[in-house]
Amino acid sequence: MRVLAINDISCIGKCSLTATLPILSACGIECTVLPTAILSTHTGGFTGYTFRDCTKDIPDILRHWKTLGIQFDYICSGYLGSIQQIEMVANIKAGFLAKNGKFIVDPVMGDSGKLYAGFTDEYVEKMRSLCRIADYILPNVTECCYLANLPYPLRKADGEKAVKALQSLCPRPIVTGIVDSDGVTVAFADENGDVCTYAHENVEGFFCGAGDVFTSAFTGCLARGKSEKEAIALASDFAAACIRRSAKEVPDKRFGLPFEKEIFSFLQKLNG
Ligand code: PXL
Repeated sequence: MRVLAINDISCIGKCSLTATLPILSACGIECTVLPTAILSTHTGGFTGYTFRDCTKDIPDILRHWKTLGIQFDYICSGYLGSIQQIEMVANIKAGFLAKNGKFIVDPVMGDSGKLYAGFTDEYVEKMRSLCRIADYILPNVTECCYLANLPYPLRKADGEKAVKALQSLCPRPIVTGIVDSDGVTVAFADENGDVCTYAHENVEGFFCGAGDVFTSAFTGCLARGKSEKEAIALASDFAAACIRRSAKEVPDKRFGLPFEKEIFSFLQKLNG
């Protein structure tokens, strides 16, 4: 079982590949990485960060991989630095996903109702085309509203409408972080297309990297043979435990979730 994670390396901040690689390894899953960009920190709340775009390196890396005959059981894409990289990821799916493999797209574009620095409406349109060829998409509320042209924010009562709207792009959308007075909800479509939810108590605040922890744990659980529903429950419980610990222990949330301290409990449930 081999997973390809296509995402950036933010050297500081424990998001994207610096979350995905340790979490998948802990799940017992081999994780190959394809860095889309290298940043000194992620872009959420830091200023003055460096950004090296890796677009030009990707074709040579793929050419080499072709000579090795590599195929991946799961391909999981996250932060992509440019429209050109979205096109590359679509080609990577076509050329490297094993028969019966699954393509998971986390359409990383924004948070708190806004697109991240450097993302445009044209990028959103191109991301829709990547979602159309995905088996699962995992937008947060902001990304869901951009992809489905819905007003931000969503409330729990809007979850069903949002999932149905996204089903025109991908049959299995999973919308994360729908905050309401009674908690935070993940809304998703099950194998019959019916909308389901999984909720937790909400912890006030903004927790950088929470989406990456969720997507990585979800992918790890699927790769370990869990059903979609089980994977969502395990990944949500893990992300929620990391968030509760962060609220108590991490003074500067830009530095990411303390997922290292919660990984053992997560694995006990995954392996149990
Ligand atoms: O966690 C999402 C993410 C990934 N990669 C980069 C980011 C962010 C969020 O800010 O800046 C570079």
